Amino acid sequence: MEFTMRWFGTGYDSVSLEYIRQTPGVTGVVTTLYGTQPGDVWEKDAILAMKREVEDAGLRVAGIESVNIHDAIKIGSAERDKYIDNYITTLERLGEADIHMVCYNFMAVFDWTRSDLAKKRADGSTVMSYDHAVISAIDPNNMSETLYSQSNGFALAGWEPERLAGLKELFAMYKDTDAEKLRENFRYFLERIMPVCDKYDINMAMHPDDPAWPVFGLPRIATDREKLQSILALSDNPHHGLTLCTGSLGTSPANDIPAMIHAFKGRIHFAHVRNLRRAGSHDFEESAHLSSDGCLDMYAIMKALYDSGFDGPIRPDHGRAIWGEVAMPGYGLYDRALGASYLAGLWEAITKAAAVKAI
Ligand code: DNO
Repeated sequence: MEFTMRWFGTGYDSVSLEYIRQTPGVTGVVTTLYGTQPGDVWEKDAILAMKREVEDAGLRVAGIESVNIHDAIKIGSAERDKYIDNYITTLERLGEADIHMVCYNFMAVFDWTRSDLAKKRADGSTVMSYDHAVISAIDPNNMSETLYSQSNGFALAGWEPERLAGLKELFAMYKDTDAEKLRENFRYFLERIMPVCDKYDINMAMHPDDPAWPVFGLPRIATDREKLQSILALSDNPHHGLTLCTGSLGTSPANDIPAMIHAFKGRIHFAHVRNLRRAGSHDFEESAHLSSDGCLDMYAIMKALYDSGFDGPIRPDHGRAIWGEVAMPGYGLYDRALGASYLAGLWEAITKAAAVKAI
């Protein structure tokens, strides 16, 4: 288990590597090459320069979040092999740079979805939130604009303006892709990339759908235990695994996250641990990491990770905007640092209690 933070790179992130390093217990970052588009081959020099910058700051690149998948791969169009070849070249170059974990998602059109990026709470902080009635009333063509008007001027991960400029075409492309087809295209992708993952020992950590239900009528294949089980069954290769994202899975009260952690033992390659408050069956707002601030039992989640032998990178996830910080929504330093310390505290207590019990 390695405590990490997500870092968006110089020029993209308001948080410096120096500040991340000063966060107790955090020894690594997960990052990406912002400025690249899904489908691009990552330049060797750019990978090495990013790695050097992180290491010069006294940290480690614990993995990539994300190498995004081109839509041609998700819909299985004629161009998919070209883009899978590009993806493989990027994986080879990451492997050669001694980077061994890649987070990605197989969501249709949109990465995470929220209706509000700065909802004010009673404590004066702001959080990202999701109101299903609001989302259902939005024309998806205006989604990108709605989010960018609240982004504090920062790029939003997974919401590449270049890609979303052609949103009408994107929706048209996905018209014939139902959940079954999406899963089948996923199988094809895995079959092609697993040999390179074997060669370079790269763990692929598929991120679940956020939120855990369909949005804008698009297919969803990673929302609950059963669906994730069938995704894992697409390839028995242990390099094919999951990002356990408690905030995404936790949007659905039906998801018993500690039980899922045990069920997916050995196949969880990365953990995003955060909390949220659900309101009704399809509405929620994010919260501070503490169990008492949201509806997830963070102790039970950390204990399940410990008991199942999880040993990959873990990171605090979205935080509130607090203490006047202006940052990318969800990714300020302050509340994530509080989250990291809290999670590290739980981990220490769990580890020590287990040692006492073992005597
Ligand atoms: C949102 C993140 C996602 C995640 C991708 C993985 O804050 O959790 O954007 O990084 O879905 O590819």
